[in-house]
Amino acid sequence: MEQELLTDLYSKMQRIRRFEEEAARLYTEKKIGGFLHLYIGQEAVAVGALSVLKDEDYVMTAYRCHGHYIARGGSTRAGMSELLGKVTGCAKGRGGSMHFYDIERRFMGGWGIVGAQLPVAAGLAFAEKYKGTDNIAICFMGDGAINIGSFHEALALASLWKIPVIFVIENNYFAMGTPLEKTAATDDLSIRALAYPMARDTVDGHDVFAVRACIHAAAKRAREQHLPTLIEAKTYRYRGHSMADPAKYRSQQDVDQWKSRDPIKVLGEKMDALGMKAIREQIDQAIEDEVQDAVRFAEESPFPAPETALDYTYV
Ligand SMILES: Cc1ncc(C[n+]2csc(CCOP(=O)(O)OP(=O)(O)O)c2C)c(N)n1
Repeated sequence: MEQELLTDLYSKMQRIRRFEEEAARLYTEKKIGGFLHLYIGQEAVAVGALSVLKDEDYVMTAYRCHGHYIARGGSTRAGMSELLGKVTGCAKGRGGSMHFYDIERRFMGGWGIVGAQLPVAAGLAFAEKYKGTDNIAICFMGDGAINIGSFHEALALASLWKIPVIFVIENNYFAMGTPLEKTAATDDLSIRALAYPMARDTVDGHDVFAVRACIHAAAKRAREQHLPTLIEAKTYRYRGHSMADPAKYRSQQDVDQWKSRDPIKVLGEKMDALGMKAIREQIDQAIEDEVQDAVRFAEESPFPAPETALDYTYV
């Protein structure tokens, strides 16, 4: 396997992990207001998926959005500043944790309303098809989104109008404190695709290479045939729903079992076994420096000026 690819995937996952560990620390120091939903444990999904897309493709996700933003190439300085509500943030300090944006990278958020991103992603992909490009959209969501109306509306139209969009359910087995087994009669979530219908796939969301292969096939289908795909990535969040959640509703044994095949640990061990230990350690150090720099930059940046409170609003 190419060293360059391993290095790239490992760096991105480690960058997300360390960014969020520092965000958790800043949250406990009360430097971050509102909610903070961490993606820790799920990194291989966003990193694997976005590693096979083009810069011109659109990316959307829910409020657990820091990982997708960083995997898309978003700056850690602008991300950390957004968490602290600073004017240097990727949404100019107005979005916060749940509403990261990076228009230049076609990263269209960061959506707090469960399922709200799906019809918008379908619309963006439809526009690309209409304009005659081969650009596509990818739309991530949690397992909690699959029972909401906009999920069905978006998938029904994506199939009917042959929209080049990939829907990815990141099944981390919980919607806040509610386990999946209480909301779905099956543990095969991609089966929902049959109703519309559209192509479907299920992938191990802890295996970054499996995610890449699965998204690559769906992207090809979207670009060449303008067909949507529904994918379920089975994954796990190690932390609670948000920083406010002690996650008492599940056993430590379950958490430990998922952690034992942590995607970053597994990839790091693979690099070491291939004689890339020195490179991996250099990456770890470079990321540590980058994240500390991002924290410093965010802390030193100003808050938006009060007189700009109404800027960028529609009403
Ligand atoms: C329409 C709507 N209903 C309820 C909520 C409250 N809510 C916030 S997060 C959440 C759970 C969503 O879980 P899931 O989609 O599995 O995503 P995860 O947190 O696991 O990433 C709920 C119900 C909301 N934000 N939007």
